[in-house]
Amino acid sequence: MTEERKKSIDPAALEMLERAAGFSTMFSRADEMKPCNFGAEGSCCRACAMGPCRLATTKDGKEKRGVCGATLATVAARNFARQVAIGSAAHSDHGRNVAKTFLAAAKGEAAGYEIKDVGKLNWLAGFMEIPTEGRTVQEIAIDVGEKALAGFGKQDDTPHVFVKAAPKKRQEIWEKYNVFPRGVDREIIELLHSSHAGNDQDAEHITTHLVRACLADGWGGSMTATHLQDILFGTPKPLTAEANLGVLKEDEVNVVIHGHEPLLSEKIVDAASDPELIKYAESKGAKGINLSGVCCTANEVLMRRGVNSAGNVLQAELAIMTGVVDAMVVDVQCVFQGIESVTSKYHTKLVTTNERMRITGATHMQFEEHNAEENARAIIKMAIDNYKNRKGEIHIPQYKSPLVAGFSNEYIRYMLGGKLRASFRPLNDAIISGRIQGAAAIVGCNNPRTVHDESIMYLVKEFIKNNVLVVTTGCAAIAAGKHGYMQPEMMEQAGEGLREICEAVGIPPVLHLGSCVDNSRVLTILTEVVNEGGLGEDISDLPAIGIAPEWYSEKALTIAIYAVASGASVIFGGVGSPVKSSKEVTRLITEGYEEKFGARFDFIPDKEGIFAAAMDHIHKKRKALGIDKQQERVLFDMEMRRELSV
Ligand code: SF4
Ligand code: MSK
Repeated sequence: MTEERKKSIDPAALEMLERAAGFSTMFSRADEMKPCNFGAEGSCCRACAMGPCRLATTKDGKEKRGVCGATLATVAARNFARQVAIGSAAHSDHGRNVAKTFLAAAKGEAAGYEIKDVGKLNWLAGFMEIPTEGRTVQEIAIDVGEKALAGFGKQDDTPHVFVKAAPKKRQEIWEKYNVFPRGVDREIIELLHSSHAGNDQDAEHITTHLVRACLADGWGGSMTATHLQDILFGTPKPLTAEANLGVLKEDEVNVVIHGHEPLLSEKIVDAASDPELIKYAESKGAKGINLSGVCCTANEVLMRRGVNSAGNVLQAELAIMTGVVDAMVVDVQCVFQGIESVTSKYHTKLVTTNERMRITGATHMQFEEHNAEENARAIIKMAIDNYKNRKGEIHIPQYKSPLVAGFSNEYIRYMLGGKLRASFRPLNDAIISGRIQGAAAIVGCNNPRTVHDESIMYLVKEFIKNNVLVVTTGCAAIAAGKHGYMQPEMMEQAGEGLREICEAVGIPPVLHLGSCVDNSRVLTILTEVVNEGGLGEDISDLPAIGIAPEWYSEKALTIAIYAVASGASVIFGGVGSPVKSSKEVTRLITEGYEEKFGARFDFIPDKEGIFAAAMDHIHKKRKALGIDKQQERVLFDMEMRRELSV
């Protein structure tokens, strides 16, 4: 092992990094490239050609302004607004693509796609006030698809259709601060417009105004993606799979899917199990076709199809370095250009599939909903044909862990209450009694500037030990899966109260809710818990917290803001705050948001500090609810277990 800084706690990643010595990877480039403090802390303005201006507070406390007179607070807030607008655009454009494919499928114009969850379709139609009585699935689906698609380009001033799902008290707060999200595109464009030089120059207003574009993502674009993907591909239910680089197979054709949108990858899953293509692979000397994923495309097909995950975002390069990846198929977001330079050293075909994301040197095969099946088969065939071209040494680190994933909010409700009385009641009761102290959503990315997976796993372990239920999405979820914490046996690591609940319900103490857009499931669960009663009237009353311990992306910032504006406090770890340069903006997103939205956005670099602050938050919320006193412990007898079991 080299005596460099610790880069990961994942033995598979460490093994590959040791072999990668001398190769340029995200880890080595992070060491070579020092971040620029002006950029990192939000004080560099590039909004016009009178600059760029680097603003700072001088040692004697004087504030340097931009050429236009902009203050540090304006610049930091405006930079932040631009970041969350991009994050919102990324998720929401994903949502729009899903809505387009959904509508095409409903109209019979997308061969191979069909409505898989008619129950959820009917529920969603009812919620959207679309009649279902006496109508065919196709008629209902067309109306749902059209209304969902219209939610993106809506021009009137009424709220987005999904917003009424939020607790009533929350909606009143949004009304009061004028942040009700309307059409998704409109909110993003309005925010970008207001961030143009010579527009919004009031940090307090900027930090409030940007909330709308984030809510439009959480309760609009992302929620659209989650709902429609569930209807089109099936609402997740628990299933088993494995995670880490050890899922790759030396004697099979390996296809790794990477990115975020499941539209094409769902079809790739079908093609990979097509007997004709498997036979073709065998004719080329391979024992079969082995499909796995990295990042959030992996989460999508893991949640619904049980496809193995080869790792989280920082493992894409490492997967290629095993020498056995015959094709890496990418769609959008978190697919970094560095992978192309790695593929060019191996035989791996890098295939881009989306007009929004091309990489110089990669092969582009454009995905369209009407050619998805054909496209998927062509990609698998290309990978099979490439099997014979493997060159150099092959090395697959033999690490992988079994996991249980597939916890949609619908399934959680069902598993807690059973088929006849599906309900969140048992969860609320467990929180009220103190068996479960609260919930932590550990979400988001990895970042090569932090120790890969370390903070995520520290927090997972500490929370469950302290009877805090962990729900997780994105690359954090993959980390928990790789390190074994998504197996029911891991309930042994949980505190007594949480263990009792996990045993009674038969779940692991860490629940995989899906990809990054599926953070909208967290909003739905929080709302259901509020509506169930006994834990206050609003999300801000709940002993719950969101944490992205190793974030890197602008989407993560957007998620944080829609969570905070929905009433759930959020802590980010690892690298520092993007508004650190301005005390005023730091105050606005912490105390300022707390005054308005009852929740705050903090940046705490160290994992121990995050855990202490999160537990303090959970305890304060329990105290405010009057459930902080130790209740007399009643051991679960058989009858109570039966009550909880499905
Ligand atoms: Fe400088 Fe103002 Fe232009 Fe920003 S908008 S680059 S602060 S002159
Ligand atoms: S993929 S946004 S690195 S979680 Fe959703 Fe992972 Fe973060 Fe991308």
